[in-house]
Amino acid sequence: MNTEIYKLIQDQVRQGRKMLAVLIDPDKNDKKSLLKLLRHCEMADVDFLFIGGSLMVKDTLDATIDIVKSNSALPCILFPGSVMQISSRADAILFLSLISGRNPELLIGSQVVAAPYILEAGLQTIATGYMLIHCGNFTTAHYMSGSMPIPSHKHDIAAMTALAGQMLGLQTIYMDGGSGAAHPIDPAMIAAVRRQVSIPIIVGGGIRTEEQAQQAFEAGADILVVGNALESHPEFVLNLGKVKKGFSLDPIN
Ligand code: 1GP
Repeated sequence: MNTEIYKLIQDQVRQGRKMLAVLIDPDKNDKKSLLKLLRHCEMADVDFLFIGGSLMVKDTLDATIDIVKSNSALPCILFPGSVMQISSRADAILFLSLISGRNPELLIGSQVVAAPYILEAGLQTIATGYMLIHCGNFTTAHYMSGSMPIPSHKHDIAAMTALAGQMLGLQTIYMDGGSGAAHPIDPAMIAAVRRQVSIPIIVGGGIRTEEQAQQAFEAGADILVVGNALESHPEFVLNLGKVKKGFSLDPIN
């Protein structure tokens, strides 16, 4: 199995570098806004483009990836809201298991259905323990998953869920407040998860300021995901790029 992108993530983590992923929801981007966003992503030294949505109502996934691939060299990673969101045009897929929930379909059912299509598409897979966290509002991700998110103050539940995920052999943990979360995940919860697991931690949902990004990185996030805040202000990604850069280890020291 081709694991190039996951190895790249591991290398970055080993070198003490933080990473930035921009979430592209095909439903929300016309070609003009997408091209503008891509230009800003290149300038901001974004590492990955995540593509997907909790609910997609337009058939524009392939067309969106085609635009991305013809205008950017950034790795395109599917972040699927359902088995409908598999495309051979992407480079990799976050092979998600919703370990915060108790909905068997999203723990293993959809994965069984998706596996042959992913194999056929030749996508790299990144086995991801996906944890939905309640962050002040009820998001589309919460509703569509048919699962209960982890309460925002229950850091021990988050930490033990992540630990179990690591023990099961998952390659990364994605802590998500859901797109458009009222506030980001409490940095203390990220830190609690960081203390329990050594695999890379992805954090997203509700990040709208540099301070929030800084705090999430400081708490132990390896990859930050931002989507909503860039829909109206794509230039904000430049500020996030600077926050990320501030964490790169100085090779001289
Ligand atoms: C959602 O983590 C992503 O799954 C990004 O969230 O759109 O709120 O930035 P936002």
